[in-house]
Amino acid sequence: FNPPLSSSCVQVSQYACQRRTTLQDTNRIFTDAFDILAEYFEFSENKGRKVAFLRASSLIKSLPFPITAMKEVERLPWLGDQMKAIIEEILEEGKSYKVLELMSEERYKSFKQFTSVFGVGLKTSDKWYRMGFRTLEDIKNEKELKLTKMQKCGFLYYEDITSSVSWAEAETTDQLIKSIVWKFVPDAVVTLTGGFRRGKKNGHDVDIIITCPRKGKEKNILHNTISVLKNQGLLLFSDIIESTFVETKLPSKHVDALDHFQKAFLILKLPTQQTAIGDIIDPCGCEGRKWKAVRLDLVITPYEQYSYALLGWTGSRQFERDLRRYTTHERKMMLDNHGLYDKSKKVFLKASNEEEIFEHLGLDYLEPWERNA
Ligand code: TTP
Ligand code: MN
Ligand code: MN
Ligand code: MN
Repeated sequence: FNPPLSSSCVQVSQYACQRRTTLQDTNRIFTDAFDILAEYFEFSENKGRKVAFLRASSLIKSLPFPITAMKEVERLPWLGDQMKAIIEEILEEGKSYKVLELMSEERYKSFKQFTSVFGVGLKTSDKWYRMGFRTLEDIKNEKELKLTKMQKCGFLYYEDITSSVSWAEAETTDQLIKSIVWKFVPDAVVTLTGGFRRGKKNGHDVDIIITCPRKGKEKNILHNTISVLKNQGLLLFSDIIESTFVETKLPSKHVDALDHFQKAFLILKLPTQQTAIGDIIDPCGCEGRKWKAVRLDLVITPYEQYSYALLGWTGSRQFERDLRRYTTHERKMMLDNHGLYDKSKKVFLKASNEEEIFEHLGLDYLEPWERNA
């Protein structure tokens, strides 16, 4: 018996690592709504519902067809009654009044503003909200309020940092870092990762991962690179985190926890491109200025962990969550940015590229641009 090939019969895996999710999202009207709801529940500290909406959104992003009728989503995993009600509302009305109502709640609006500042997360937002602050203006007017150095920079470069980083700016940053790193370590491997590696045309930051095939030669790269940036007047902010990696530790399940690599969260003073006649191209509205503040994450990894680090830092976050969930529940293994541990054989599995990690896990290989879950 061959069932007819219609959208309602398509088998869709419950795991993003078994779906090919490109940037071509033909259902943005639905996934935008679900992403907002995930954020709404993140702000209300309801982790369960946040994850539920992220999974639903991610699943819809992988559909190759635009949703036009309820029967097309009937049998899909992760779509509960509440999600189906929202899809139905959008199909009928072109928008969801339920979502608009939640978006207009005071707590959501305040948290949306607060968390848009570099260095401000849920903890600080909650504190400010409970102190009675509602807008960023409220915060700026409160001169007594203690801000971290990171948050001060977040306010100082707010416009630049919240305007997205273009592909060209990511490319410029990548070239700049390569030219500096290769002066110290000519055989260092420097890779643009994160959203740009997945093919995104813009992002909220630039992510770069660095390693060296000669053991231990990666260790001084971070400090040396940051010194050069500083001396060239290109560094506006740096938060350096030293490695906390311990060989004997088993992989951690938590995707949202920081990994143990040496890394730095930076703000660069990135020179903006000039044309032949010397006019300043002004992509960010920074009129009359020859630079733009750009967020950069630099990660240093030992060579033998590089493939795992690259897989972890390429994202998307939801892809990484599902990859770990799949590893734990379907393979009885443990995966993080440092390695893969086989619990039955009690060994760490080596991998010299991402393809080998997918092989260890018994998964078909997904290219970075198919990981936009
Ligand atoms: P992000 O830079 O936050 O996200 P992105 O590049 O996918 O999208 P954009 O910047 O355009 O908003 O994170 C990139 C990946 O890095 C993500 O999959 C999570 C991962 N990551 C870690 O694995 N460990 C860490 O410590 C951090 C900060 C991120
Ligand atoms: Mn990024
Ligand atoms: Mn991000
Ligand atoms: Mn990042």
